[in-house]
Amino acid sequence: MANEVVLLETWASMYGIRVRIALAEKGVKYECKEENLRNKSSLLLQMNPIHKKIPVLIHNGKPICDSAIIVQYIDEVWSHKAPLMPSDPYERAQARFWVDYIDKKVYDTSRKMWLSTGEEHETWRKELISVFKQLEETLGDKPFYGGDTFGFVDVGLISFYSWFYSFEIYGNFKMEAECPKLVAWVKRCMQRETVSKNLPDEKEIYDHAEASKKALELK
Ligand code: GS8
Repeated sequence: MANEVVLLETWASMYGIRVRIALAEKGVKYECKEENLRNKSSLLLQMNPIHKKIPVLIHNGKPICDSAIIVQYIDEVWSHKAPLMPSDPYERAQARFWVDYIDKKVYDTSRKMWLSTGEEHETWRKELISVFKQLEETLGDKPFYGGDTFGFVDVGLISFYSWFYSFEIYGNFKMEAECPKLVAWVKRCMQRETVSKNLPDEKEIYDHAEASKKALELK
């Protein structure tokens, strides 16, 4: 069967980046369609009518939605190389737990910090640092979350790396000082071309975050 693979995404989305990294790990060729989330395409609305969000992977005309589900789908369909999910059911459950934690904690907490001021901002700032400390503890002394190999949780977290610089500025902290082992893990991940070639520039992400914040404040 021919493999026609299309990815609906936006350049700055950590969720879209996850999918790009997974496809690169598997060596899958695909077409990328950049969405404008303020004016969503009819294709996006048709392919993800429930949430109307990117990323959506369209494989031979059929849509798969939600980045964590898409990455697992990619791992199952292109199982010939670079396995991302652990083979052990318990380890697989744990990996899913941590990606869910990243989605709920890193995304939500950083967003709350980004949009708040004063005491509320301080609460979210501290919470975000504690989330990263927890993720550092979970990594432990392993080279990757997948153990010796790069896997599902690594994909799930490294996709946020381009945003770390903005988290540091908005949160007035230094990742290197707070979580040195996590920064060492980032460096290991960045040695992979599948990662480094798919992550947007951190300064461009910061400019994008600033522009989005101003647009939200003007609403
Ligand atoms: C989240 C996707 C998402 O929030 C996933 O794919 O993992 N759990 C999902 N997508 C955002 C862009 S990234 O900030 C999106 O499409 N937003 C458009 C909207 O909310 O209208």
